Amino acid sequence: MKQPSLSLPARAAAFLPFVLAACCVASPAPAPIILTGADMRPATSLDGQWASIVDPYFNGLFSFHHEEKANGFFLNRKAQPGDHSPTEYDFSKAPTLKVPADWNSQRDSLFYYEGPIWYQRDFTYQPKPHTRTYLHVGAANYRSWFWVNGQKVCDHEGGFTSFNCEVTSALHSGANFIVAAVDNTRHEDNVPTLQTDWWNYGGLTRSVSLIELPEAFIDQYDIHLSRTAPEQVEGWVHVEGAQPGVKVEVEIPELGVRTFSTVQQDGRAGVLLAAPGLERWSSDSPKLYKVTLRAGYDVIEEKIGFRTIETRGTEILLNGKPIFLRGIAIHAEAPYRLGRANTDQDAATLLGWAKELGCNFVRLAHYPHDETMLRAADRMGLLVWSENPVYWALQFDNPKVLAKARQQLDEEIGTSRNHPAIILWSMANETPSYEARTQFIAALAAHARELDPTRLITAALLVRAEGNTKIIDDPLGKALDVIGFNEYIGWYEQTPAGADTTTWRVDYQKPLIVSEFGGGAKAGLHGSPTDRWTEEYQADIYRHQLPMLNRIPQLRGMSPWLLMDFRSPNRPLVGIQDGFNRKGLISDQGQRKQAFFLLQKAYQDKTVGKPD
Ligand code: GCB
Repeated sequence: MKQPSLSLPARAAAFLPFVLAACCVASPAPAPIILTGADMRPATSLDGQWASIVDPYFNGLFSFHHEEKANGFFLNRKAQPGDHSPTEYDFSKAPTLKVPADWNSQRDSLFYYEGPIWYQRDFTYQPKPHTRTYLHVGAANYRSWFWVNGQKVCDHEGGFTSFNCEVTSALHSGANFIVAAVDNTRHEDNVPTLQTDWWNYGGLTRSVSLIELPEAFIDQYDIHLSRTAPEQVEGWVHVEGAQPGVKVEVEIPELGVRTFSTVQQDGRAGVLLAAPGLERWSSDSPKLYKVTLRAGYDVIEEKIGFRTIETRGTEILLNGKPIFLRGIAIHAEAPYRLGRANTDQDAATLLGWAKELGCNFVRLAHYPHDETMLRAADRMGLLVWSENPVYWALQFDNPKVLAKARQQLDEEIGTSRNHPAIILWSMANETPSYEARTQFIAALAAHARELDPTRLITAALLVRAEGNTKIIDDPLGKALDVIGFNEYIGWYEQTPAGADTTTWRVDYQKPLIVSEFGGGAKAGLHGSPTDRWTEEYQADIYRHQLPMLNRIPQLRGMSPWLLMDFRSPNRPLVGIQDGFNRKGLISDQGQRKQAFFLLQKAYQDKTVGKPD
């Protein structure tokens, strides 16, 4: 930093006009809210090209003594003749970045970038009376701050969930501008933390829009089939800003049924609706009903499927019948074009491949995927494992980290709770087993159960070995309904044939899902099954795994690792990995590898798992 030529008070005085202009920056902006079914609301899209300024030292927000500035880049200033101090940025001259998209895939210089970037765009707006306007952000990785016309409207932490900031009082009639700062710096006390095995894609990675709502509006709702009373739909609707007594109506027009109730002190109205003749949602017949919710001046039209999911002993029951989950794990990585997946086309391609493989189940790893994936899974009848990004070794003894994980879980469940496709909320992946971690994840599991008692709670655990016996006895299993476990026999340990002599001891009488197994292969690389990185080697892993897994009596599903190759900075092997984790059954350019066909046959012939 250059030495200041003015004394500190003089510098402050020089900035005074801007300090006054930014009257509202210092007061904390209200916390963002969760909206269920935000994608079903009419919205004004703010997607497109945004001006961008790369700001590695976050000079646009912090002063030279690291205090939050009153005249940061969020003011979107233009230099004026006679200014007493320079304006050292200008969004109107800055290069643009596309929204929604990660920045890494848009500009070579940002490929490895981790830090803050500023976004700005203009828009016109006509405020309407008795209307509250919310800025809806599909996802911003990892921390983000938003200002409308220089007024701070919110900030948010967590890179994979949507959030909504009220902007009503900040909007003008006519020309408006919005500024966002997004920072994808990894920190030890973040969720996820420093180490992951995926690319830290930064930016406004999912759509941004403005949603108009009445003064009192439906923010969250949960409409599902009763587990105990057949053909009965139940749940609740929460109305933000409503007085107790406000009438709420829920209607399923196709069935000719509707119900009325009233908002109680806690802002919720209960829903109980007899739905004779209701056709259940299932993998074979993913029936979705239009459901209309009304409260005061607000109305929202949803598409909901009705099914039950529960366990009985070591069985998983979908609509009361035992099911085997023939699955595959999927990262939110865009096929063909790479980068963060976020379009209907990405979802259609990825889930279309899963269907082609013969799946009825997908593990959407390792963080909540976007609404387009979930809507597509609803339509295609793919059951979903949805995952909180509690990955590897978080600071499990830090209560602030627990609060962050809990907030992300609130947002994940709050936004996605009406998707019939989601049957499992996964709390964590491959976490080290010790007391603080077990308590941390058990607390999350209890919280998830409280938020949503209608689905099953799981986590992907590590296993330990005694000789040839693999043992699943992680104490975290007590807190779960379904035990997920990852193992890499034939890749990180032993040879593929090691699976032939492996036996399993499972200390829980609960359903089991092998949430990961597999190995890497470069598409098109051929050789003997003993040559690592060939398609033959990868296929051989699957060839030995499937009979072994069939010998585990309580195995109720699998999601091998994984559908498509994905970018990971941990994979530098030149000529083979080149920055990609190659455990995909399909390459990032859509080439099916041998193991794809092997698993496809096993799924089609139902030679793996119990037939359902
Ligand atoms: C794992 C992780 C997954 C990795 C995978 C691998 O156990 O859960 O995120 O990508 O192994 O390829 O090593």
